[in-house]
Amino acid sequence: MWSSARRKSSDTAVNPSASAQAGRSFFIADLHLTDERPAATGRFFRFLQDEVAGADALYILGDLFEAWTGDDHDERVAGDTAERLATLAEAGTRVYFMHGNRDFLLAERYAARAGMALLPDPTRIDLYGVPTLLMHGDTLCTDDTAYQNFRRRARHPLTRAFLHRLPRAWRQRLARRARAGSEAAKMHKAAEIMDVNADEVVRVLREHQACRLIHGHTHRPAQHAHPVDGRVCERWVMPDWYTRWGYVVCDATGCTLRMDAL
Ligand code: LP5
Ligand code: MN
Repeated sequence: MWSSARRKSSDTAVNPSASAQAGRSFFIADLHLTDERPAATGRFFRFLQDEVAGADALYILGDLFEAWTGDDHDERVAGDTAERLATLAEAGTRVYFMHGNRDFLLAERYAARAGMALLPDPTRIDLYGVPTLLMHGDTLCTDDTAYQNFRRRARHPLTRAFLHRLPRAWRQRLARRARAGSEAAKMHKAAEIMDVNADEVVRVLREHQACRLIHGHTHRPAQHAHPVDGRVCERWVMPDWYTRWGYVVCDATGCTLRMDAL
């Protein structure tokens, strides 16, 4: 059953025809695709075909993949995903990709193969007349200082240059160690620390002069309201695709969060 943060009469059709999708943009994040979880991959491909086809744009806001070790990534899901996204892009839907903390090594070579344009984090877009800020969401978690330090080191140009020169098997080993270290570290972190910092949300909205923010990363799908300088601004958080799946879809009348069980 669909759960939705905001329903409109036009949202009743679960699988609308492609032509009905013009004038809409879809937002997804945290799919964490890997050959080890084929149900999520299958659901993603059906989502592209049944719901996104014909839409104006698809924005992938990070963590599309479980752990991307470079554009020579050898999982089958990498090739299949590039093919599906390229088909969507060729049919006229613009496809955008913003890096997440799991796939920050995804580069131009793979993006070109998938027909995706890379977006910096954050990016402000004009979404049907509403200035909208797009982020992965990890930089909003400013209370998680251990992660922010790790992020700075991992994303440093010298680290990237070093990683790019390593053989694939070494990069895969490092990624496994980083994943294990991260899981161990998270066991000792309070849940609030791993959520966004509300002051940081207000700060970025103010800095980018936007009153709507769409992000993922926290795996806490919801619609939030944040007062900013006398206005009530919207924050939309997309779901992960572990045991459920979902997206945010926006048109000229506003945004809706939709989710279902996988
Ligand atoms: O990913 P998620 O959501 O479970 O947790 C994040 C933060 N963790 C991370 C680490 C990634 O999961 C690692 C995956 C990288 C894949 C590709 C990289 C390939 C090369 C890698 C080389 C660097 O982002 C987690 C946050 C959480 O979100 C919530 O916001 O808390 O942050 C951490 O747990 C970080 C720790 O606090 C500190 C660092 C521990 C890692 C130690 C690694 C040691 C080995 C390093 C090898 C280079
Ligand atoms: Mn993330």
